Amino acid sequence: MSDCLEWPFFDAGHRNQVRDLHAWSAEHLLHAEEGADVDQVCRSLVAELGEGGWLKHCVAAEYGGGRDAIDVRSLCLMRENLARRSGLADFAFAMQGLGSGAISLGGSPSQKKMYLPQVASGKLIAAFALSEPEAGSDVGALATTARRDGEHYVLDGEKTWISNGGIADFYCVFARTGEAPGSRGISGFVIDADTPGLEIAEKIQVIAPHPLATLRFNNCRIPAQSLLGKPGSGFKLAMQTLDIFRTSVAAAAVGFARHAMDEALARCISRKMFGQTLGDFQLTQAALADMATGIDASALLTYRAAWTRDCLGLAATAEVAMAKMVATETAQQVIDKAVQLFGGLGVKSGMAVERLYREIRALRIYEGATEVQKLIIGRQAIKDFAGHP
Ligand code: COS
Repeated sequence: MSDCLEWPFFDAGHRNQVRDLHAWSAEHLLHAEEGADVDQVCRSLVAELGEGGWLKHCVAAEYGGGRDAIDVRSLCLMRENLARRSGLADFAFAMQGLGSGAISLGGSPSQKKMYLPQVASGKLIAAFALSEPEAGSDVGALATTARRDGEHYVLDGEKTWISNGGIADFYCVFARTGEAPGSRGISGFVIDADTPGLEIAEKIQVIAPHPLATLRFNNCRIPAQSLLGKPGSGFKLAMQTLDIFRTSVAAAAVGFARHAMDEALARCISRKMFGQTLGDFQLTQAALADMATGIDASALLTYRAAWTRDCLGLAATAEVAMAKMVATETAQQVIDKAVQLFGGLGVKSGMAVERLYREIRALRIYEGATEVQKLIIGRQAIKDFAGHP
């Protein structure tokens, strides 16, 4: 089957990036992850990715990045190839981008100068703090408040499911500033982790462990210059950030699915049963056909969305939603089939497919659950039809 890198979405820079990443990963991403202290592992991974020059893909050239603007195809190629090898390496990379994306998109020149070069070098760890206990999919209903008080804002409330919570050096936080009801009354802020009044209320344990926490803001006073963009523009800033990083979630799902496919193929040619190999059975070939086709379809949607943004300059919100929905749902099915091909070994702790089975699940939920992506795609279809009767 053809090499995806030959697809017309990519240029020579992308092909070199992937070749160099393979060489670097083979040398640096060897350590076992299970059972280790994930906070420590992720801190080290950010430092290593920074030293290796890989985090430059998270920011624009002016701040130490590789291209003039954040290149979504580069982000996606990083995530696909890191995820294929190591879920935590992918996580550490992705969060540097997601956690600083609102600064890249909405920050002032001095905010960008202060944070982005250190994100790119791995000296500062970033996090994105949007979700709340009562506002996940309906993010316009968030309740954390930021009250203006002279030259400061004072924040009160809780943010939860915050990846890198507890290890981040700063958080891009979205809070209600009240310019208007609902989504028009939310603003974004960049807040250093050591600010008095900001504490880690809970570290959250999940089926595929990574740094994750609930943050509590209690009379947390920050300088007014911490505001990102204009007051009341925070909801759109958060959505614009997600328009970039949801595509990269799709790419990570493709990487996980490719890993499962690699494992399944190795199993199919080596496992003997009924006088032949597992791969000789037509039922196995049918499963492999579904897996291979699903992976290619996911990759096509993912890089179509990335290319649309990079080369046509469009937000491509609906294309991004299609990529995220299809790639994450397909990866879940691909990994499930791989587990099935392994039989009992597929659910044994320590097996790669068992870990992938746990790792993929959250991708169908975070950065907009599949149901949210369906809302976005359906609404856009209606809008397009109404615009072109
Ligand atoms: N880019 C720029 N602006 C956007 C936008 C985008 N991608 N999506 C929406 N907006 C704008 C709309 O144009 C609208 O602007 P006006 O007020 O000027 O008309 C405003 O934002 C509100 O949009 P909308 O009415 O579509 O908002 P809803 O409250 O209906 O929410 C969904 C829409 C459900 C799509 C949104 O809340 C969402 O994405 N939820 C999931 C959140 C999420 O991903 N959480 C995970 C956090 S990270 S783990």
